[in-house]
Amino acid sequence: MRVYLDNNATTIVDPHVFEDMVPYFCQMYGNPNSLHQFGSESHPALRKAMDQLYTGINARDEDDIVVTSCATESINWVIKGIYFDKIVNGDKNHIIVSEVEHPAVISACKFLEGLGVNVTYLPVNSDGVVEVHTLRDFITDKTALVSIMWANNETGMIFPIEEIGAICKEKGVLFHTDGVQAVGKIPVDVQKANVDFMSFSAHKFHGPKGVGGLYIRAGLTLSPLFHGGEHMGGRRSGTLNVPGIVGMGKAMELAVENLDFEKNNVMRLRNKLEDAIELIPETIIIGTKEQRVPNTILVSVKGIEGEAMLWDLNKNGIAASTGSACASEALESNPVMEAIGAEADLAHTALRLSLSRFTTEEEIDFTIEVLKNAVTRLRAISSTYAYAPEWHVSKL
Ligand code: C6P
Repeated sequence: MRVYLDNNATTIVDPHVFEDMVPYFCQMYGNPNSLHQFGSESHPALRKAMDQLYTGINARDEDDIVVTSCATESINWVIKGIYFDKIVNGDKNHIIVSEVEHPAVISACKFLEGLGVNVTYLPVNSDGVVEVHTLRDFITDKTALVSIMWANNETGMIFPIEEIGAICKEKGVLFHTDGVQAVGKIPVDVQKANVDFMSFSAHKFHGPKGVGGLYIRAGLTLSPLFHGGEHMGGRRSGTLNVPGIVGMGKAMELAVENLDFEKNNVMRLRNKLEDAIELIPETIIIGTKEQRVPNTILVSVKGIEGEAMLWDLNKNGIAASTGSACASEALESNPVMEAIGAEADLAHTALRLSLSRFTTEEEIDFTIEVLKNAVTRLRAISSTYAYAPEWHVSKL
């Protein structure tokens, strides 16, 4: 049996999404900016896709959703665009992010630090979530942007986005949220959350890879990252990825239709797996079930390096991860576990299991059996298990 439990890294393309994309590869392949019929015949599908995106996140007609190549691009665009608009050409010099943001946010901020920008990395509590009052304390009249994720990709913990949005609005500071792990898993309403910018990526909600988006509240300027033609109203140049946009629109529509399924069925299977893991001695799951997106578990299995566990699971056909896919080749300890205060050897024992609406009960039952056996076997041959430290975080 092959079981895919790495859905926070990427998801299977929903067959209905794929079906809608197919005609735009070999039949209606014209450049939508061309004036001939080959160009214009994709326009209705593009309009429909944009409507699906607007509806999916509750954007208003006057707001903008700009299609990009992925969330990494959207994130870099916001952070560097704000740098040009508010720091180079303005009087601000400060950005606030949480210390558990995705590397796309952290690396872009480190880059700006090299250019003289002050960046505050907000600490998180032992559940891996920022406490809202800390944000209030750090905002100054020099703050250009607050960027805090909607849900964390490793723990699945949901951040208090509405409260953060309200504080940013009250203080007159722009607010970007990385919505990558929230879209398609929980309701995402950019109006309710007072979001100014939101990044998302289609392949995290059963759409294709290579296409994402940036929501921009009406009236906000943002210097482009890509200069060129007048695509996307001049905000993001480059020939439109028609099949990708059509696929992302359909994927968004289906994701919203399936939110109840996520909340009930995906969560039920996730909880079944989680309950079984909790019965294995000396395992710690990060963050409360109630405050997590329905599909994610991040667990520390005492005495077992995450990579050893992955290898064992993989041998049995099960795909999981030790955390972010983009950091998994580095064999470093899990940075979110470190941020919540776990000692280094504990942060090496992270295992992330992430389900989707395509995960079946049979797959979860199989995973439970394999996981239990793997823990027994790996602990029996581990030279460090007997001496491994108890779970302890310094920030409780
Ligand atoms: N996280 C993970 O395994 P891209 O690669 O550009 O489509 O998405 C980047 C990204 C941004 N923000 C968050 C919260 C994310 O989870 C990701 C992608 C994957 O956790 C791959 S590193």
